[in-house]
Amino acid sequence: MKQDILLCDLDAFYASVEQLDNPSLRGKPLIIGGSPEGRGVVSTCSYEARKYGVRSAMPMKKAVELCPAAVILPPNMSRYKEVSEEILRVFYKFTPEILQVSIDEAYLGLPDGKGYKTAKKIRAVVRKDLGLPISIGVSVNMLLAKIASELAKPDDLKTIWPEDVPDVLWPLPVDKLPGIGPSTKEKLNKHGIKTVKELANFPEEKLTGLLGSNASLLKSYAHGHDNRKIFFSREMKSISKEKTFPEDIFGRDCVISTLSELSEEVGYRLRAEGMQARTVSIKVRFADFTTITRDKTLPESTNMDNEIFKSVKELFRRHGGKPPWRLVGVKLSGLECWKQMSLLSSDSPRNKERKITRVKDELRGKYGKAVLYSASKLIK
Ligand code: TTP
Ligand code: MG
Repeated sequence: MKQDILLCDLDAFYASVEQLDNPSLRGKPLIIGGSPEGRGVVSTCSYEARKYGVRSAMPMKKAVELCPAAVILPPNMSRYKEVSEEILRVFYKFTPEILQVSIDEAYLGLPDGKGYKTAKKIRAVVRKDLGLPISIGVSVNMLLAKIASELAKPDDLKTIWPEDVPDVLWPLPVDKLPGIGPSTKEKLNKHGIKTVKELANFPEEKLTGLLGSNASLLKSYAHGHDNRKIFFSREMKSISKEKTFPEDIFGRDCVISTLSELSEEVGYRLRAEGMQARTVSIKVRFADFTTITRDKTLPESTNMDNEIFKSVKELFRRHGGKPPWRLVGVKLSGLECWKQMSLLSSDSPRNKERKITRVKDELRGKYGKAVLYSASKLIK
């Protein structure tokens, strides 16, 4: 079946999230990575820092030499994972066919002819709802979608249709193709093959002599062909939220109250997706960074805050260990579509709770989450 394929990739992902959370960092050179004093390397940097030659995987020491004015921050992985989930949720609004390939990158499958328009909408929603720049490549296969996304960077949209291959793909250096690393590139360059066009036109037998069994695959890539089948995952795998305490916490009640807030947060997101969950997990990190995760599979799926929190509390009582605590998190998995029951059909306690939850969600939708936390505390 013919399909359009999108490759969506956030720009300078970790740095963009930091700039989103701290507006004073916007427009400035920002480097995320290990300490320049030690042997730290750059995870990523803002495009403002890239102008100075800073790149991912470069020793931090060298990065600071290139761009002494840059602000340096350590990575905050739990925050990036959370944003990554939010991005995936946006994608799932547009298609059920998603293959996430890294924290900020996913292939999306769309009906033939719908790719470009959808990509435009996705970019607008990611920008408006999440405040993040994203580049998208659109084509008919993974290879061309990926290359299009690279050409789109930063913060744009680019298509490469099969008829564009001679104009767009062929002038590129050969190592733009997947499977051509530095040593293959060097071999090809030595034989006068510098561009994708030169590879496309190189006789296949000669190429096999050079590269062995890889030759025919690389040659088909050079023509823009790619037969890889994409194994899309058709569902959101999990919804999670965690919180690192500003300082290590000794009070059990304070942790329980945070877990209650986190349960409400993931419960709200779950309902907003029209989903319910079968498995509830907690994550607990102690002051010495030891981390545990424990989960509980429920007898029946739920999307009710009180039921989620009940399991979370039980897991924490049983496995939460001793203070001081540094971080706690709640995760819902085993997600399935919400089998909505009629709200009016019964006056069971569960149904009453459902009605309250619906009102809470409406309030939250209107006034934001602050009002809900205070409301939930009044109910308790
Ligand atoms: P990338 O998508 O490769 O890079 P990026 O999003 O920072 O920049 P762009 O896509 O605009 O070129 O990787 C996503 C994140 O993964 C990145 O923000 C940080 C992390 N990462 C590392 O920690 N080390 C690395 O070497 C790379 C390449 C990425
Ligand atoms: Mg990226």
